[in-house]
Amino acid sequence: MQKQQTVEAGVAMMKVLESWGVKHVYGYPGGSISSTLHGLEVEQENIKYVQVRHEQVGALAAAGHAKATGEIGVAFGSAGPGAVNLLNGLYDAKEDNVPVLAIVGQVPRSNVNYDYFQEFPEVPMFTDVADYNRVVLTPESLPYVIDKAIREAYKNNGVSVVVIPNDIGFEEIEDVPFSSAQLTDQKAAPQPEATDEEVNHLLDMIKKAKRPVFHVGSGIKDNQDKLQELSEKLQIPVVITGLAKGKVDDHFAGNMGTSNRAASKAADEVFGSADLVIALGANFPFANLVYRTHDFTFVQIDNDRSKFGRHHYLNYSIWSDSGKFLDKALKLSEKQPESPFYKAAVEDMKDWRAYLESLMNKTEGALEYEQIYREINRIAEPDALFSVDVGDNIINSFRFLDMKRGQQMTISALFATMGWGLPGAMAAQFAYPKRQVFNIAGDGAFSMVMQDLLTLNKYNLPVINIITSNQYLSFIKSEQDDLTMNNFGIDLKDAKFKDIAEAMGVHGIEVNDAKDLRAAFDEALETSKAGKPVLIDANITGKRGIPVEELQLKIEGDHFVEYISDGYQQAHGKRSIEEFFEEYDASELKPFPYYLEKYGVEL
Ligand SMILES: Cc1ncc(C[n+]2csc(CCOP(=O)(O)OP(=O)(O)O)c2C)c(N)n1
Ligand SMILES: [Mg+2]
Repeated sequence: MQKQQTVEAGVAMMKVLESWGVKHVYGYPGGSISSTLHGLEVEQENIKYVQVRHEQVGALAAAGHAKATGEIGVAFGSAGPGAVNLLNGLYDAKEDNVPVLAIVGQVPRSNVNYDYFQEFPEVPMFTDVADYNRVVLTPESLPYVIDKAIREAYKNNGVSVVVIPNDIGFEEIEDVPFSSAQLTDQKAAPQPEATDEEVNHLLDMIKKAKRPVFHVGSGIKDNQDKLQELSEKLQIPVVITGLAKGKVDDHFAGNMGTSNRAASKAADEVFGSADLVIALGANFPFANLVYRTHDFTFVQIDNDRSKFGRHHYLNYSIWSDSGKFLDKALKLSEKQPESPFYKAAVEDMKDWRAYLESLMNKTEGALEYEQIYREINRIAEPDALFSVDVGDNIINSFRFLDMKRGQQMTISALFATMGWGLPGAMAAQFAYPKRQVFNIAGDGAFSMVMQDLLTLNKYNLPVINIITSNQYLSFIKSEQDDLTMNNFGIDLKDAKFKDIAEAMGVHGIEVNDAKDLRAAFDEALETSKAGKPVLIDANITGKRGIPVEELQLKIEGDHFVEYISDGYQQAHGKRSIEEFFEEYDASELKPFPYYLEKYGVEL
């Protein structure tokens, strides 16, 4: 075949995306982005256009793709409203540090700066969200700018925006190689490494500490075995951030789970009593709260030096990749004898797990959220991916999802936008057609994006959608309950999500009683296995989970005392720890000082 001499710039752009391994482009048409759609049409054998029903969903799906795979996600929208609708998903990507490219339409060059229909200067709007943010001015530069934008997104772990006046994509340009993608891009970037001196210094600090705690974030990557070994060797319990859920084994006895509000009781208590906190690859948005409750020595280990001091005044820092640090710490440390503090922490967590287990095991009566997680755990396959929406499901998935190695979870962590669940699941299912994918969302969050059930239907994506319908913005209700105000503006009109799903061509199942739950999940599993999307509308009670963040510790004389926060008591009346536990069906739980005393932990 004779070599083509020219190519349309919009087609050349697609070839650049292909060369970087992009398989899916999420977006929504508009008159100002037609040349991009034309490029997608021409290249449809090599790159798939996914037509979403709202640009926000496309941008969130691009972020979801990046979170699930580590590869760049791509979304597009047309000039004006289409561009504005992208913002939510782009901010999500920015805040959680994942590479996303947004292609944004613009009116043709001949109309730019005439206040033409839907024309506005798009660059200023994207200035904050994007690290790389350019308008293409010539057809010849379009493939180059796209290539550069991809490189920048990977380099910055962030957002690149390329605005393209529509006429540019239709112009013929010389068909020369455009992409800079190389095999060399696929190898890991060099990482900083802790020195012997630094690690020895830290080991000394640990020796002097009585109650050391690791605070581990997603920077742990796939080094959980090393972390676990070090935690046991040095007898240091591990508290994790939300993004590390699933990256540190839920079954590891020294894993206390997440802290603050979306937390396990043990994590908050262990953190609250620590005299040395060692943050490892953690980027914790609640530091201003959780790190301010009492004095402790703080050490931070990170591969990004700009993160140092982010949480707390820094007593010591080690600029290092987590794996390299852990290797060295394992090599240079000596096995420590069983520590009373570690034992107390492990036992506290064991009690908490038993409590969660007892809540999940109810099989009769009105449906409660815990049983839903029991069923998810039951049917989840070893490589399942959970896309969890914002709201009570964040708290509950951290607590109740029993994540195995090989399973994955994606959330909107720092930006925490409602509407994450469905786009996150959609992108995961496109990226991994053979894996089982869940969307777990509240009734409020789901209804922000539910039109895109149509997209699951259109592309036969067998996502299992689980909607926890409590007819409230429950997450916010709990916040209002803890203030001296009435509930206002947070009730949701009941929606028949089963019927809504059916009307969008997605098999819907409604459950109201605990006894029907198992059958509903079996049916959902069967539908998904048959290659079709399915939705369970689980009508749950408005029961609140125990707000463990209200448990506070203080030192009185020579021992710790646990009490309920002043704020909670102001809003709900005076109560003892025992009364608080009873309120949440948790009478079997013990305050942490019970274990600290049992094992003789020194102050
Ligand atoms: C786009 C957006 N708007 C508002 C919020 C604030 N917010 C956080 S959680 C939440 C309530 C979620 O309600 P629902 O989805 O019904 O879940 P529930 O907590 O009831 O389980 C709200 C309004 C947000 N995070 N994102
Ligand atoms: Mg709700």
